[in-house]
Amino acid sequence: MRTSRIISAVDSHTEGMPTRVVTGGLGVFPGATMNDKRLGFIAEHDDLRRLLMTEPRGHNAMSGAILQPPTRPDADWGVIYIEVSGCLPMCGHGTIGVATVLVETGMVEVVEPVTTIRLDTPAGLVTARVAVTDGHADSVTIENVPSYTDRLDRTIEVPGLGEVPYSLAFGGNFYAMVDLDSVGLPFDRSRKDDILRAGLAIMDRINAEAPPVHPTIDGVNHCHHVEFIAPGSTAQHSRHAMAIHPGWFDRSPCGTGTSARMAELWSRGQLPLNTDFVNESFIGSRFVGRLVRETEIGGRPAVIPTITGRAWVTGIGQYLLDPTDPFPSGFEF
Ligand code: PYC
Repeated sequence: MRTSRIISAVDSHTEGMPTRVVTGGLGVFPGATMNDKRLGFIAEHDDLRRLLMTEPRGHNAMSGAILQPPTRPDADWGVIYIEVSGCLPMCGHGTIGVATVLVETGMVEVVEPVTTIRLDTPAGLVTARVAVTDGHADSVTIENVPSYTDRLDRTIEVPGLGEVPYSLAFGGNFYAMVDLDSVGLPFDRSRKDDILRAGLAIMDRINAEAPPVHPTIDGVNHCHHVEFIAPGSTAQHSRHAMAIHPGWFDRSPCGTGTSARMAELWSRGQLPLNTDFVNESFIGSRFVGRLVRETEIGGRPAVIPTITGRAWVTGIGQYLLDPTDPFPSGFEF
């Protein structure tokens, strides 16, 4: 066997969505903060992201996280998120996957019934509280970064769809929230191609006409997610289809999307603090969210969300790269 790389990873899924947690083989990336590391990684090492996320080692809805030493003294581990779309500043399902893997592999000191892990993410410090029984991670509650509403009740003209009403909020990434009814589509997986096409068209127009810009995190300046809210959703229990650039759906209920949605509902006065919000994914899996306190970010009113979900380890692997492999950074199909 010939290989120019040996990359160790523990694969997991969070409520249906994969997280390939890279535990070794890539070294430590330079950068004074985790966001500096993320930006440097995007500029210098995108081939590694593509190698691990795209075919033939991944697929078109693949997601992962690279463990790093933290850049701040109050964190246990650092994380660079990778997926087919690029490198997110924060990923909720990915963080639940990382915390589960850290506990189940013994890469943190495991304390029962709750193991607390502080993660240095590009979007800020995220605390994961893992409920542990007999060494097994039963569920994870993450306390996310400040989440806020960027705009409420706007419309945008989208070719093929007309005037689309939307709101936009940040929960670790930017999310446009659109009622599925308003684009004339049913909440039905047999119509997923149409829903995806509509989502991509909406994010295209938002990014062309009025891209959102995060007030404090460098390089967070676009909307690559459209959360299509299913009919019948309420401020306590919502179902959605999460369309993501460049063309896939989150299989999990999307932790950062759930945070953005809760921030939007809070701005409308519909979701008070310390109240459960159940969010269901397109495949019917669930996260339970809560807003735990008010804060501000860049002078804007914001809230701190928690998200609770479960993850399962699905494999342990070593990913190799033969020097004669004709696809040294994978390919998209
Ligand atoms: O869970 O935050 C999330 C997420 C973002 C993209 C896919 N999942």
